[in-house]
Amino acid sequence: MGRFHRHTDGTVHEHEHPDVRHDVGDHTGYRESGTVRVEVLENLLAENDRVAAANRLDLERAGVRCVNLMSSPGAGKTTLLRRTITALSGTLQLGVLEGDIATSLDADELASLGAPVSLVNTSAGFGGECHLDAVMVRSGLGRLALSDLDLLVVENVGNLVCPAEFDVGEDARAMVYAVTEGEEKPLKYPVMFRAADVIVVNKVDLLPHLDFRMDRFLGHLRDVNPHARVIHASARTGEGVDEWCAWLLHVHGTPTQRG
Ligand SMILES: Nc1nc2c(ncn2[C@@H]2O[C@H](COP(=O)(O)OP(=O)(O)OP(=O)(O)O)[C@@H](O)[C@H]2O)c(=O)[nH]1
Ligand SMILES: [Mg+2]
Repeated sequence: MGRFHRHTDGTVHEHEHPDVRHDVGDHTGYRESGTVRVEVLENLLAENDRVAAANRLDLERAGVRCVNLMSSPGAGKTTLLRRTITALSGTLQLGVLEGDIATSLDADELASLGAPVSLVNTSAGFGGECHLDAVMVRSGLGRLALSDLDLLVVENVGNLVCPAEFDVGEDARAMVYAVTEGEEKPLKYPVMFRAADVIVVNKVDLLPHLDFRMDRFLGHLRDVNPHARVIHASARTGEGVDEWCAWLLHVHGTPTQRG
């Protein structure tokens, strides 16, 4: 949630990290409403953190580890989860908390594979938000038998910015990034890239058809997040899915050869 910063004049606004070039733009438009904005944002984020802590405690008591899976719309979260459910079946019990603005399309698809799925539509009582927050996730947790699960993956609403600003009670954050999104996005939308523990660079099967230069993308990624693990994957062909599953098992605490 590090995107909002308060200045000495009381204003609060989006502000890039000091290790990234601060681009053009001024923030004077916030002067009139600065103090009010600070209060509203601080109250909102404090309430979210309070509920996220309660989610984390409930998950911990049930022995469930939780991964918050985020991406732009269509980067491949559900397709990757389809493969994940199949690959991990018989190893651990994976549950999914599916976040979408509307429809049960992804939830139905994943439930058809036998995984326990809890759907949260943000259009149903949550104002159609472009992300899941801790309160929304809490409502979805109430519909899962947590004691039957080992690992819960939260498929967040497809959006490249907002989901990364809200702690939902997860143990780790994963991001799916599709090579069709271009090389420069880590610089233009650094919030999620910075927040992620692992970044699945997906749709590599399409690389022969694109002018995407992987070395440039990785350079930009390292500029904003030098530490995230990177997994090259194709949820279509299955490339990289083993490595992704090994990372999930590592988060869960299951010993693996590749960890
Ligand atoms: N070529 C290719 N297509 C993929 C790959 N992964 C996903 N797709 C396709 O990309 C489209 C979107 O995939 P989804 O898995 O629905 O993406 P998502 O991130 O869950 O999308 P939202 O839930 O709407 O945010 C679908 O048509 C998938 O078949 C991949 O690795 N390669
Ligand atoms: Mg999806």
